[in-house]
Formats: sequence, C-alpha cells, structure tokens
Amino acid sequence: MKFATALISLLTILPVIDAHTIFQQLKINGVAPGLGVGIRLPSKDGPIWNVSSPDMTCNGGRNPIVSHSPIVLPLSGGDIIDIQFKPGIDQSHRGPVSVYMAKVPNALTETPTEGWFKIWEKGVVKNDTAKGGVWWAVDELRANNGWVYGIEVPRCLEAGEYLFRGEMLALHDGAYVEGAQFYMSCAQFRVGGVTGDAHPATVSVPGYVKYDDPGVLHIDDKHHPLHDFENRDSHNGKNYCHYNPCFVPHTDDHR
Ligand SMILES: [Cu+2]
Repeated sequence: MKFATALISLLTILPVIDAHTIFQQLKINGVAPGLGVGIRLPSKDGPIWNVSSPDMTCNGGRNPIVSHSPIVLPLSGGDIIDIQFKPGIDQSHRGPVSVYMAKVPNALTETPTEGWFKIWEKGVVKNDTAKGGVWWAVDELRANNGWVYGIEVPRCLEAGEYLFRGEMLALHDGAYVEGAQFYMSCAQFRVGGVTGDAHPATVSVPGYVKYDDPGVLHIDDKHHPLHDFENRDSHNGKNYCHYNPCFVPHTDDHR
C-alpha cells in the first residue's frame, strides 16, 4: 500500500543499540498492510517503567509519538491478528505479552484511559528443564523474529471503532520498584462483521497494574527481592495471570 513507504524511512531512526523493542507492524488474516500502517509509533522503543503514567496507554512521553498513522484498519469478528515487535529484544528481557482493546468514538483521535479489556495473553509457554527451563511469550516472540501469532478478534464485540494495545512486559529488573519494563503501542481498528453486544469487564490504563502487584514487583513473603523471578516457574506452568484483569478464554457461548 502506498501510505506505507513514507513510514519506513521514519522508522529507520528508531535506535537499535539498546536492543529494546516496540509493536510496529501487524497482519490481519496473514496480510500485512505495512510497517506502521494503522499504528501509533513512538520515536523510541525504550520501556515505560512508571505504571501510573498516561504513557502506559499508548506510549508517548519519554518516547514521543512520531508516526500516528492516519489509517483505521477494518476488521471483522473472528479475524486473526499477528503483531510484530521490532527490532529484536535482548534475550535478557523476558516475560508475558498481553493484548487489550477499548471501544472509542474515533480510533484516530482518542486515547482512552477507561474501557480496556484484555482479549489475549501469553505468559509461560513451557517449563522444561531439559530444554532451558522456563520459556516465556517473549522468548517465543524472539524466536519468531518478533512476531506474536494468533490473536483472535472476539466475535461478541459491538461493531465500531477500537484501539488495540499490544504490550510486552520484561521482568528481569522487577526486583526493584519501577524495574519492570512495559513496551506498548496502539493500533486503530474499525470492527464490523459482528452483531454482539458484549460489555466485558474493563480496566483503566494506566491503573490496571500497580508497581507492587505480584509479577510486576518481585518480592518474596519476607519482602526480599526475587532477582531471578523470570527464571522461576512460580505459576506452575499455567498461563501467567500477571495482573488484572485475568484473561478469560473464549468459550463457545461467549466468543
Ligand atoms: Cu530494557
């Protein structure tokens, strides 16, 4: 698509030296509209540490938004979204990936604090000591050239415009207050092909996570730092419900 080309040169200014990453590209049912198309991209790919900051919503602040796509991408319920974090994230940075949506009157202009619901998450993918121990969603993303695959758009949504927030959390410095590193961008969607009227439980962003939530600030019951939290299977290999709201998987009667 022709609007993609102007963005590519802009994105080359994103620094790669710190080996951080940001959600920069997506596919809808396997088709990529282009780098940055339909997405609000910051100038830098560094983390957000302050979980109370308005920059938690769709980035900004220390990472100013420099490429705010004028495109709202059409979607249908049941479509499969893949998202790509670029450039490659350092292998010390490990943790879960979560995806949220929020219904908005205008996906181009709004940055809502309220109304976010989680549609997808992946925490610990596997824990196999013979194969390197705990394997996180971010380890999988790194192995897949930054791609996170298979995020299904719920069929129970109301038609309308939505922001879609892809978030990666790096846990390695979570033994310190404001050590956990959040990386996020927002995409702009217009959802059709749905007749639902679901009103899922929502959270505010910022607000959905506190700095001292378990899984963000890693301390034991004696308040000692857990420096290697990301290497522990503290969640028994189950999907890591790292902060609210816990993701409720789709069921046949609520899709
Ligand atoms: Cu980092």
